[in-house]
Amino acid sequence: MEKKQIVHRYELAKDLYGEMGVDVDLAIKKLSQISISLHCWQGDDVAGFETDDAELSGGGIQVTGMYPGKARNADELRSDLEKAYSLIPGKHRLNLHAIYLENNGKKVQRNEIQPEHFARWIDWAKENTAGLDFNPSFFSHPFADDGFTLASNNKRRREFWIEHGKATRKIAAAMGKALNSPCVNNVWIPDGYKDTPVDRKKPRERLTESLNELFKKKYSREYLLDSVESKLFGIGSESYVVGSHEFYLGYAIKKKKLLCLDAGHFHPTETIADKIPSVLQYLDEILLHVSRGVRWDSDHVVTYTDDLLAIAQEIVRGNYLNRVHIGLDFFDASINRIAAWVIGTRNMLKALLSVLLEPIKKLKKYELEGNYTSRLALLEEMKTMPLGAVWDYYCLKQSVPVGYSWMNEIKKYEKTVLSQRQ
Ligand code: RNT
Ligand code: ZN
Repeated sequence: MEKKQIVHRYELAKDLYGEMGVDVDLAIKKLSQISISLHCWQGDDVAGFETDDAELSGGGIQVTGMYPGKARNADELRSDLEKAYSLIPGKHRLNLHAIYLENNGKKVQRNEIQPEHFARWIDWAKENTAGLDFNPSFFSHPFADDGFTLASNNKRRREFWIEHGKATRKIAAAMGKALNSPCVNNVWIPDGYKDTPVDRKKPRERLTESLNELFKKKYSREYLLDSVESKLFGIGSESYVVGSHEFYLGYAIKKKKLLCLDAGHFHPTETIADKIPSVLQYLDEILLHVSRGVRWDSDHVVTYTDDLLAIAQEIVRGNYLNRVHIGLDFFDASINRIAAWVIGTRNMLKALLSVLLEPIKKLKKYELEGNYTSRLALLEEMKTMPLGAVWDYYCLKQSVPVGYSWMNEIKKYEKTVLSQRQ
């Protein structure tokens, strides 16, 4: 499509939305202010750079696929991320895991990691991102080989993981300070049992104690936001997960932490959208791991589904954009990994745009009046409004490829860069 056509289609769309009472330019402006946190681990199948041959193990999560060209070191991952960011409109964040440290090939124990091991990421992030987020890594480690970390009944292991958690908070705070934007540090642990336990209480008591110790040191919320992520089950923890939803909801409320809602961490037909305006009655801020489970917590690339729209609706309609940190969490190794980032992030943004383009005042008025017929009729009409024309114009304005043409860039990069990585 030519530039002229894109602008022309946009003008027509603007008129149509205008007739519905929607301010399209305002919607676009709001969208440009939203930063999504891209998860680094889509780029290398959650392997990290602790050793040359690092790979994901344990933790009840799995990556499947052998698509060639995955990033083998931090420089390659940064280069891949730059490519991804260049195809996504707006300025976005990067979400790093502790295993993505850099120490000139020398091994550092997880309880000894320091801000300096992320110095290159921080420098790079200043140029290329809207900020950094962070995560302790409680998996792919000999001390997690029995499926327990912070809730372990082995004191030495528990202490090791508490120290790891403390080290990540120090690093996250340094990131937040350096980038002048609070860094969300999200604690997720895999702890749980494959088969039915007889004591569901003790591990949770140990987890509470461990968390209290891990979070003891105070940091300014200007730099660091602590978050906790619940889960229903994992591979090898099908019957019992210590850090359940109720556990962390209670903990987050009591200790004023952020709660992380991962779209794949609930019963397969349960969705997270309606949880957003519920938990935000009691929590200041939350983190989302927007993901797509297929039959289970499979971490598929986020597509433009009703589930995704429902999440976007709750964030935008509730006016929660400043209280919801939007992160992504999927890892597919069966397709081009950079395309996976681009598809998922563009979908998240497109879903947000679709809600920013709602005649929300009118819809809310109908609802209050009990005029449910008009509410339903208008909602259904909105579904076929020319969202694509506005989206394309937004991409044009943000100097990123319009429509499917971004795939040309992926193909070029695959040919010139990814195919050289053998
Ligand atoms: C696992 C959690 C967790 C991880 C990342 C790698 O089920 O969703 O967020 O995916 O930390
Ligand atoms: Zn997650």
